[in-house]
Amino acid sequence: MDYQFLLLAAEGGVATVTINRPKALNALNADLLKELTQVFTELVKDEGLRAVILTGAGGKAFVAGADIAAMADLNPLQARTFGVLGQNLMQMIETFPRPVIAAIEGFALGGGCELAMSCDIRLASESAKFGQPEVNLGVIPGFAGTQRLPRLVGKGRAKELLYTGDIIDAAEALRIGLVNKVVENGKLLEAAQEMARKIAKKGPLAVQLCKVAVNDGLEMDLIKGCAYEADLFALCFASEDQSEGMKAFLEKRAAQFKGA
Ligand code: DAK
Repeated sequence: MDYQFLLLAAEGGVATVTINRPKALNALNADLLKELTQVFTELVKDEGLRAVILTGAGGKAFVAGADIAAMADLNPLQARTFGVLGQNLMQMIETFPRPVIAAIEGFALGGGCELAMSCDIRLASESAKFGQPEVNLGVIPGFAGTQRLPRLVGKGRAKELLYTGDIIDAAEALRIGLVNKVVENGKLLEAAQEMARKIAKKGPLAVQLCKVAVNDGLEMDLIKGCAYEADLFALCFASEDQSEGMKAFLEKRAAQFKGA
């Protein structure tokens, strides 16, 4: 499949999706959102896939936001369609059966910050900058920023970022829990690949069920979440991976997981 705005590479069960529209700082227009939806639709069919890295080309931006030029003249119904396109993509990433790691260099603003927040883990280079500056444009975030940001960093900090449109650096993003780790400039992809390879060696089904348990469990109260976890834990015992993982430990050897 050929993409106009994406680069796709795969090695050792790790796919790297690079948003490649550097002249517009990788801003998300409808075609780009559709291509991202398409690439994740294709990737889900790859049985050997263990993790995905999502990054931006050009060094200056992960994604500088939704495409302002493309949004400027939308009527309300078109704006809703555009918003839902982005929201559906981000839900798809959030519930994608494999972990998705955002590798963020440069600007992750507006829709770019929202895209990063839909990923499981965020690694940032020292140069990364984050913000939800939509209020500068007279709109609110449209790709679930008002929903995912408070869930990640808490209500007060989210409101401050949303109301002021302030742009924060990687160190501040780390301090408030918006990113998992800050990596020296130039070492970002290496760090993302190292993490993806580490995850790729684990039981794929177990990793997938951890994702399901965290995502769905956070929408439940603790008692229901624990009961849900118990069911998912039991489900692991229907897998060859459980039997292999425990046998390998007892035989003091590395497990050979199949994802089944
Ligand atoms: N959209 C379109 N083009 C963009 C862009 C963007 N978000 N960001 C940058 N560009 C383009 C610039 O226009 C410029 O293009 P040319 O003039 O060269 O043709 C090129 O990228 C390089 O940018 P600059 O020349 O501005 O580069 P600087 O280093 O001077 O500045 C910057 C970098 C990131 C500080 C600046 O570009 C900037 O402020 N960009 C906009 C950041 C921003 O406001 N992002 C949030 C966008 S709003 C909704 C759905 C979604 C959303 C809202 C509602 N519904 C439908 C309900 C989401 C909204 C957003 O994401």
